[in-house]
Amino acid sequence: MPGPPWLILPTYDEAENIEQAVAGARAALAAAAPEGFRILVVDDASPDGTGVIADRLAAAHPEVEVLHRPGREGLGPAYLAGFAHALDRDAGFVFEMDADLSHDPADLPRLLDAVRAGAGLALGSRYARGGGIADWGAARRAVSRGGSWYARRVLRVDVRDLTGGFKCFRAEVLRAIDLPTVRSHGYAFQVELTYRTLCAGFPVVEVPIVFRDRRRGRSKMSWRIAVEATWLVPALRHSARGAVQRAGGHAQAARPARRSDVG
Ligand SMILES: Nc1nc2c(ncn2[C@@H]2O[C@H](COP(=O)(O)OP(=O)(O)O)[C@@H](O)[C@H]2O)c(=O)[nH]1
Ligand SMILES: [Mg+2]
Repeated sequence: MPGPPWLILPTYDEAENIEQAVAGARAALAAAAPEGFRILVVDDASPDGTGVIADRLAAAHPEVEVLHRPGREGLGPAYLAGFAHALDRDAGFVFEMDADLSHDPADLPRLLDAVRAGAGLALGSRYARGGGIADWGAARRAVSRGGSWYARRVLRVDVRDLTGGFKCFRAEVLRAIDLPTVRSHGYAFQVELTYRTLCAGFPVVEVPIVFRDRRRGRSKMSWRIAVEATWLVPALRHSARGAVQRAGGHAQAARPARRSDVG
């Protein structure tokens, strides 16, 4: 029997969203994993008091806990700290989800189903058939689509949504892809983890999701983070294979991912 699913929720100034995100995730995971699940909020000392709210949620709900980090380091390092914490405690599956409600917690069970059915990684995909983006303007759509297209061409993989951050990993995958050598912080972090998963030979499945813009609070992503992706992605082609080999896996030619259009 694999260990329980762990949901990692990175937060930086999400005081207006964290309660609803945790409530939605608790309801969805209670249905999908009645045998037990954990929710780990990873807060980088948010100035707006998100960490205090998260502590209150943890006190009220035994399945919720908080990892407090001393300062803001970026999304990638927050996830890596959360992954290490969950893997040390025998997680069987590990989710990534934004805490701003752009990702609908009600989609968590479909991601988990895809991994339980054999995927190494299930990607919540805006660009798979049936997926979408509810309310972005044309400029942001073009940047996101262009970023996914660019990464897909450079890395030569058949994954439509490479930059998305709504994911479920089989824990074995995170152990096989040498997480301590992951250096990217923002969108490139998402590309890097998916590419390493493919290089290690695990099937990646895209599950259609609809992404909604946040209603409250501000985005933490910047042009600097987007630009990071344009120069890091070509370097991934070389670094990812070495990383997977060092971790004891067998780097494979990244082959087309199987996609799921199962709604
Ligand atoms: N712990 C932590 N969380 C972060 C950091 N930067 C962003 N996040 C969280 O990562 C998620 C996605 O960030 P967001 O600003 O919504 O990015 P966007 O959706 O691409 O605009 C949200 O839950 C943020 O609060 C960070 O430096 N540290
Ligand atoms: Mg967001």
